[in-house]
Amino acid sequence: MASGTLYTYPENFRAYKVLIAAQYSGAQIKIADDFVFGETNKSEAFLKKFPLGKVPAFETCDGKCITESNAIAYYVANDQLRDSEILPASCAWVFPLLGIMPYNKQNVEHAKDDVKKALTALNSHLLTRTYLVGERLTLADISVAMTLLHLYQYILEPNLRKPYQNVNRWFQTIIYQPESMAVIGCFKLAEKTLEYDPKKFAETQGKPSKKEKKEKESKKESKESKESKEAKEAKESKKEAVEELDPTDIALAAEPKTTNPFDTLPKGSFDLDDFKRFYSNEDEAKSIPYFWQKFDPEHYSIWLGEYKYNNELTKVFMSCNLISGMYQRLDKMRKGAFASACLFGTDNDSSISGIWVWRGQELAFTLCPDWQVDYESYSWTKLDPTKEETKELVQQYFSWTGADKEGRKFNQGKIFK
Ligand SMILES: N[C@@H](CCC(=O)N[C@@H](CS)C(=O)NCC(=O)O)C(=O)O
Repeated sequence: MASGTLYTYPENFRAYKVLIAAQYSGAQIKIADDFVFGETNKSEAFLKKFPLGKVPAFETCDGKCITESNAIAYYVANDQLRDSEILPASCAWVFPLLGIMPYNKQNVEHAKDDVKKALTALNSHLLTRTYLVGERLTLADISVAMTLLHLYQYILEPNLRKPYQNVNRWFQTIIYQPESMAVIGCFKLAEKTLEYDPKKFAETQGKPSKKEKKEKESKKESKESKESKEAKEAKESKKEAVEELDPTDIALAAEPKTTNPFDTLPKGSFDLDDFKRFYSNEDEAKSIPYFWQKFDPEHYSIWLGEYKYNNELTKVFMSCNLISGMYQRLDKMRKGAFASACLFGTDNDSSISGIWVWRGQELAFTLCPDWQVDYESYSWTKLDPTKEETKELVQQYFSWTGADKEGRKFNQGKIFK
């Protein structure tokens, strides 16, 4: 397993590729805590190891020096992630708005077109796929998602991202994985596109370089006060780097934000984990009566979720990916929910529906923004647990039998637990 030291400045999306890949592979990465961008990477010692003077840069425990974020990410990845990589859309739209590149209307308009083309292509690629390559998350997903991070963060407000529903769904799948959240925290999609502010660029440009600053300061200030100011700055930038980049700190800092919404609802008497264990280990002839014996209707509810776009379903395996993708995106919901979703029918003639049980009486997806990616593609009916029809539906979906309303026979089922 790879291990070593990563040199980077805080919030570097290129370094995120490396850090997220490492979350998956278990690679042991230490972030150089005394790194100061513009200084460390220009020092003689650094240039000796990394002649281009660019970051991220990675020094392995056995002394190999690697540059290029994609190469480092590949190096720290494991076999599952090393499938392929797709080069991303340009960030030329974002940087002028952040004030780190001059604003040139023509260039930005051009970049907008490029981004639209890239997103359109990506959107059709993802129409029938959960991930970019194959059926599991790979480095390609991490890499492309991180390159789109700023677009989703600063530019793609709801109207702008609306045409790219498949990309949106995929992007959210990637960024809400625990491994991604451990690095970037709880990501928020743009609510409003960042507006161009000419002052921002002037400020970043007007800021003297470290060398100019030194020269100016030596003229204006006494040596003593300059030294104390620099020491303070160095300390602060070091503090910032340590505070923002240590992966353990980031993971810990992300924790309070990930409090489970079900924790706010009373637990009741139904021990869902116990039922899940029973269901996994026992035959349905035992587990379904057990469910009814333990179910607490006051604190839990039962719902039928029916996919609204069955006529768009094609290959059975793709529809199954749709169900697994939804389950993955709802990872945190497992704590207070159980479901059995079934695919009925065959290729080009199928339907998806499922029986869901969760804590609380309301539609659970409304409790948390992370849970709202897929649920609107389903119609939700709350079932009365005292009714015979409900008992029949629970029996059918928990035991994976029967047919849908159109008579398509049960084909495959997936359990959310
Ligand atoms: N293709 C490289 C780009 C690295 C890069 O340009 N890094 C910038 C910071 S975002 C840098 O270190 N610039 C310092 C310099 O050019 O002197 C990668 O993906 O790692």
